[in-house]
Amino acid sequence: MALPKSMRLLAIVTMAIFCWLIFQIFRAPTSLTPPGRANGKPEDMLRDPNLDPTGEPPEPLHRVQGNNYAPDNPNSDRINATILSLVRNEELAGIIQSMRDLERTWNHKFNYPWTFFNDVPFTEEFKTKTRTLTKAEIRYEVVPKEHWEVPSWINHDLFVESANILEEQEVQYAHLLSYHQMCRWNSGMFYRHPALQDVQYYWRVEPKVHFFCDVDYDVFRYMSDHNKTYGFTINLYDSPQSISTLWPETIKFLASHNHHLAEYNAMGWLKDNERRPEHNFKANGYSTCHFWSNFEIADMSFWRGRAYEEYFDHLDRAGGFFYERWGDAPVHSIALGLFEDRSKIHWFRDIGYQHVPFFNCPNSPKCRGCVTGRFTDGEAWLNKEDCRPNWFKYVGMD
Ligand SMILES: Nc1nc2c(ncn2[C@@H]2O[C@H](COP(=O)(O)OP(=O)(O)OP(=O)(O)O)[C@@H](O)[C@H]2O)c(=O)[nH]1
Ligand SMILES: *[C@@H]1O[C@H](CO)[C@@H](O)[C@H](O)[C@H]1NC(C)=O
Ligand SMILES: *[C@@H]1O[C@H](CO)[C@@H](O)[C@H](O)[C@H]1NC(C)=O
Ligand SMILES: [Mg+2]
Repeated sequence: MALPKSMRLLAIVTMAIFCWLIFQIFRAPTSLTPPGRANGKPEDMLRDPNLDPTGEPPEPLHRVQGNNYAPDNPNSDRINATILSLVRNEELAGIIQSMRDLERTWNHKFNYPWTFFNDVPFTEEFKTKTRTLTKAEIRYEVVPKEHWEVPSWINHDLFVESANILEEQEVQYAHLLSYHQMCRWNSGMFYRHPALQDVQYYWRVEPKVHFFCDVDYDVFRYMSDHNKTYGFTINLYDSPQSISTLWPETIKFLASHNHHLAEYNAMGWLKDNERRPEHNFKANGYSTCHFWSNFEIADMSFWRGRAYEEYFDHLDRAGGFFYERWGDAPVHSIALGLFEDRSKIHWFRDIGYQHVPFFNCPNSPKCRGCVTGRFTDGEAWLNKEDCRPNWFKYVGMD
């Protein structure tokens, strides 16, 4: 008995779907294996986690309800925190750009104060233009001379000679004394400023950075409620030539201070020599992985604590802020990796961010203006500067 025409058609379609499914199942494994360095992405991170749908971190989260975060509310839900920025008068246009982005995506809701720092007084133009960009309070602070000037034990001739050597090794800004001063101030001085005495948390912002995603909870409360010390967005390799003796000095420090080591530290991440062995080799035992510190949301109690104070003093005496070009990023990162419990370090995967040439761009309907999962818009080789896979490997994604 012949099947009706419609039944035959159904059988054919079913057969076709079955074959297509079989084909898909057998094809799947090969499509999961990236062909070497496709897109220049690191081989060991099969899939950038920024491609996965990203929501908010876990509750408790504090949100705007009524006027609880109004700028003029004396009993607001704001905690002891400020947005802060070290910036030059000449960078006014750049800081306006950064402020606009952060106000639009986050701070117009929460109205945390801004604190600007400068080694010289801010101009009236700087003050009037920045004041128009926020309803929150703004403070303009000059860095005390004794926090900025080159320490007495640094020899100027030796600085110049060392800078010549660094320059031969293509270390950027080797001769720019103010760059060294800035790195030292950001490492061990900013939290000592009298204007921050009663402040516990800060969000560091630089000129010309971008924020892409709406953030609808109080990030400072998040840090406090979840016992976090430090939040980052991007994890990078450093130029090993700029920090040749930073790790050896750290080992020397630990010889007499290993009681400061945290029980659940991130030593494995700091010492990794598998992913970029030549970096570890040139930096004498340090992977050079660091939290990119032009973005940081952190609790200053850690910098103000015994461990960091003694560590910074040791490094400062050793002279590497001037004779090499130690950055605040590797200095902060090593200290956190050694002296802080790794569970207290948080990846703010939901905060879309760019400082040229790198991005953190999550997959979320709250983001606009960046390409999801794109790590850099520079040349393809810049993708290998991405050190996040190592953080995820040794610590995780929280
Ligand atoms: N007031 C002041 N701010 C400085 C000085 N040097 C650097 N800064 C600030 O310190 C931060 C870092 O300096 P940048 O020049 O951006 O350094 P960088 O991010 O390593 O380099 P770029 O890739 O050029 O951005 C920025 O917020 C600068 O505005 C200085 O001499 N005086
Ligand atoms: C704010 O933080 C500072 C520094 O940690 C602390 O001394 C001060 O008591 C705090 N103030 C409030 C109101 O929590
Ligand atoms: C927060 O950290 C402190 C100090 O390490 C610890 O004693 C406390 O139990 C932690 N609290 C929570 C809620 O995790
Ligand atoms: Mg910068």
